[in-house]
Amino acid sequence: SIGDDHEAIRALVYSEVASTIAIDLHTHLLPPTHGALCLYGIDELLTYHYLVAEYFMTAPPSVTPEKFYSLSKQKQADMIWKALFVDATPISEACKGVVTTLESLGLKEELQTRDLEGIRKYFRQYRDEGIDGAEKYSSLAYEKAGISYAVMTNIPFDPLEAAHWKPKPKDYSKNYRSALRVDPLLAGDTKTVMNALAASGYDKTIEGAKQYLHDWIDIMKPEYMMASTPHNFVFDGDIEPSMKKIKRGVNEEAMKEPFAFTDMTNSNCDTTCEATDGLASVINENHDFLSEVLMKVCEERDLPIALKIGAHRNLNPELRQAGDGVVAFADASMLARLCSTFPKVRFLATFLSRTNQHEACVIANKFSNLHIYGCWWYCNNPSIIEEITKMRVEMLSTAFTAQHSDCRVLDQLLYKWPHSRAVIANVLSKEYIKLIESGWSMTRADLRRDVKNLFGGSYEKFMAKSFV
Ligand code: REL
Ligand code: ZN
Repeated sequence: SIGDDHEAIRALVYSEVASTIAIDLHTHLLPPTHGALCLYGIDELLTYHYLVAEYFMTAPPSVTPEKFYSLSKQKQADMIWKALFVDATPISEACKGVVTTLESLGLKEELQTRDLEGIRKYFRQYRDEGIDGAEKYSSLAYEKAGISYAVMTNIPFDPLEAAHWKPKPKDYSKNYRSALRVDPLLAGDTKTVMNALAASGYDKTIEGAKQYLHDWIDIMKPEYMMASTPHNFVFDGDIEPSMKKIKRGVNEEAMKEPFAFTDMTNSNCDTTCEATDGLASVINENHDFLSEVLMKVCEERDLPIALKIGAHRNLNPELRQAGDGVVAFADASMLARLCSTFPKVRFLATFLSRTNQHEACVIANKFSNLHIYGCWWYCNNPSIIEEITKMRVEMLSTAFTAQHSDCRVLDQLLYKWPHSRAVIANVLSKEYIKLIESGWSMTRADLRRDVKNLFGGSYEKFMAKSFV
């Protein structure tokens, strides 16, 4: 069994965490067979929306976002490199990420001399080989990051992406698995849903929408359905079943009064509607896609849904993707209501706001159809990963997934994972030291099992459960 020497315990935990093969359960990576949609290389790394936002904090006012976005990707990357890496020290987490990545690829000298062209040259060896080069680079990235597979974000509503699945999906590497992203259904975005149905020849009815999802499930074979909830998303569940009223979807009032959720049963919500069986009814603004379509299909196919809660899109619309932000405080009790209203559906959830993390743990502790995962986006910083992971271990033991990368660019696997592993190892070693000091004995195999659970094992067990 493991001895009580603190340094030896730390070293063991670090080594187990560094070497465990993880599952990355949410990314925006797409396989090399998706051609230009598979992003990798230095220009993609430098124009990651985190860095674009950072760049604009100090960019000269003459460089408007519009001007910036009209330039080629390479030119944009040049500007970001100069501003954040040459004229400043890359000390932010997003900047450090680029440094870690390049270091891990062996580009030490280029880093020392700030040689952007030299770095570009390195990537050209892969680029010049087209898809084969991308496949080689992809395998290298997964291997170096110690990731067995990453779950993609596959959006049928996006024609550019849909084209890669229809008429026939291409065979893609086992490093990638699919997730079917359905944000318009949660956002009550009737227009997008109607357009998608019409464009592919489905009836514009609730049945048509369900069929649309069933067919995409057959095509993509997703691990789970997924969506991020809009900042003004509400779900009242079965609070007032006797009134047969359902208030769900998007509520504009929620923005003005973010803390007044419990009073909203009395508010005048646009999306308030009579409960309906929905079958064969023509879709209209009042339909509750979440209950009538999404939850029904999740039950019928026994597929979990992954929710990302608390993003406020277009906080600064000029910045486009870089202008998305965070809701100060999302209504986490909505998640509890979802779990109890749809007990047959499994929910994976993560919150964007630091303030929601404690409540999320409590809810996960109450509902076995809920699995909490990862430190998302603005929470994916070492200081915050540390506090969140510590709290989760204290409250949930190892029945959660410690991290996901949310990578958009393949190379980011090479920094997001090592950065997170180091923080998580630090948290864990302190917990094991306390436990061993209080008299518990454990073996290296126990430690290995725990670490595996936190890095994908608990996720796979959750995915293997069924309540249907
Ligand atoms: O999946 C999401 O909704 C988010 O993770 C993204 O919208 C976000 O832009 C992502 O790149 C953040 O890391
Ligand atoms: Zn994401």
